[in-house]
Amino acid sequence: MATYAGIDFYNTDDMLTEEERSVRDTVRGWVDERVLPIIEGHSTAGTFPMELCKEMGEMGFLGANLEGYGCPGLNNVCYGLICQELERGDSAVRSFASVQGSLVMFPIHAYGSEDQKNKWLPKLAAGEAIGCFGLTEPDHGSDPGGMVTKAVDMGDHYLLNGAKMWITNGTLADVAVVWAKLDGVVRGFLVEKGMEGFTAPEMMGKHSLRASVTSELVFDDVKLPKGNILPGVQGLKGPLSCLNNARYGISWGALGAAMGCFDATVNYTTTRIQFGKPIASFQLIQNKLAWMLREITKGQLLVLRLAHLKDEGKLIHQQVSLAKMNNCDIAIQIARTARDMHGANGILNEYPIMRHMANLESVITYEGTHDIHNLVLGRWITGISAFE
Ligand code: TGC
Ligand code: FAD
Repeated sequence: MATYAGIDFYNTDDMLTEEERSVRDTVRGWVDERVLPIIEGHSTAGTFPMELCKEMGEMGFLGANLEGYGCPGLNNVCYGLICQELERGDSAVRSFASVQGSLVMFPIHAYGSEDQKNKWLPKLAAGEAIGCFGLTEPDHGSDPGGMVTKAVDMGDHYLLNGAKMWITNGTLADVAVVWAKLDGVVRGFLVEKGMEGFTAPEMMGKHSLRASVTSELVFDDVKLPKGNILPGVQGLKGPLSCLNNARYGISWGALGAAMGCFDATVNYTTTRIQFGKPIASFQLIQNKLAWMLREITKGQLLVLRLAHLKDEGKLIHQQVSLAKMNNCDIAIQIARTARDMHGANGILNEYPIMRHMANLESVITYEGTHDIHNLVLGRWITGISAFE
């Protein structure tokens, strides 16, 4: 049973089906029971709670919105609610599920051969195999089209050379979906753990998303069988279409972090006494709480509408950009304000605030920075690309 009641100021629960509410409550209870008691320890140690991988698979959190091949086949409202609840636990846990489901299972499901789907999807859905997504390079982050990682057709195999950086789950992964240029065109390849010339050292020293494993991927003359190319897509729209899915999940997830911060702040300010009364009785504090509620409520309406558009097949990627940038922005502002409202206690790991605040610095940066999404919208409004 979940101990967290959620925030539902505009009765959005009434807009959810019984199944959607039930999925949300199941994840919520699981996060209370399995994530919150251990996550501060992992965040401090800089480790990912590996014991949760198979559990997440068993619970249907991995590739939740995909059909067949052992995938749960839930709708996008359910997928969003899963992300929201996981991220109330920690962005690292939601990141794990996002990468596995939207960035690894989705491209295999959408663009893979039958052999690739049968080999990987059931194991990835069950959490028995782990995947990662290699797009970003040391010199190509916001501009992935400039990538220099390259595959060469050698007749009976491809030869892969290059490096990726900032790759979530990289060191843990059994399979990496790697984007590289073949004859100058971006293609997706499945690189498997243990292949000669492939290494995935963990990147150390992060102050953010500490409970997530982030890695480099290094390809030094990796011989890839011909069957390891994703046959169904060519060009930058391949990786960008995966990002669409993951950004959708992040729009919900960031709200979860914001909701966690809001809940902690209501509890704290109604019990913390200064000047002889709870600090929640001061107008400046109430103003901030009202602002948090306002932004969370607007964010909830945004993602619910987005979910319905996605389920109806009407979603355009610019709508996802707007939701990702808005909800990450309000979440990080809420976390920073919550930190202030906790006073000195706000820096302690006894409260979830500073962990969420630091995590959100990654969340607002990855999957397209705030300003990249601004420019995506600018291009949609004006028809003029700021990238060219
Ligand atoms: P551009 O000319 O705009 O697009 C090239 C082709 O792609 C199509 N397209 C999209 N398709 C689907 N979804 C989208 N969101 C799409 N955006 C564009 C576009 O129509 C075109 O198709 P076609 O058929 O004409 O070829 O490309 P550009 O080079 O101008 O770049 C645009 C820009 C800057 C928006 C894009 O490069 C971008 O999004 N940059 C941000 C990079 C990024 O988000 N990287 C994320 C790496 S993965 C990650 O961070 C995982 S974190 C995971 C975790 O831990 O949770
Ligand atoms: P840059 O592109 O160098 O940007 C630096 C600054 O310049 C930003 O403020 C940006 O907004 C601004 N800027 C860039 N271009 C423009 C422009 N045209 N106009 C105005 N401003 C601009 N990548 C993966 O492929 N897979 C992963 O699993 C993954 N996981 C990640 C996990 C973590 C914890 C982090 C932090 C990152 C991860 N990333 C991953 C990488 C992430 O997607 C990139 O960091 C992100 O896309 C930004 O690229 P960059 O860091 O190179 O910043």
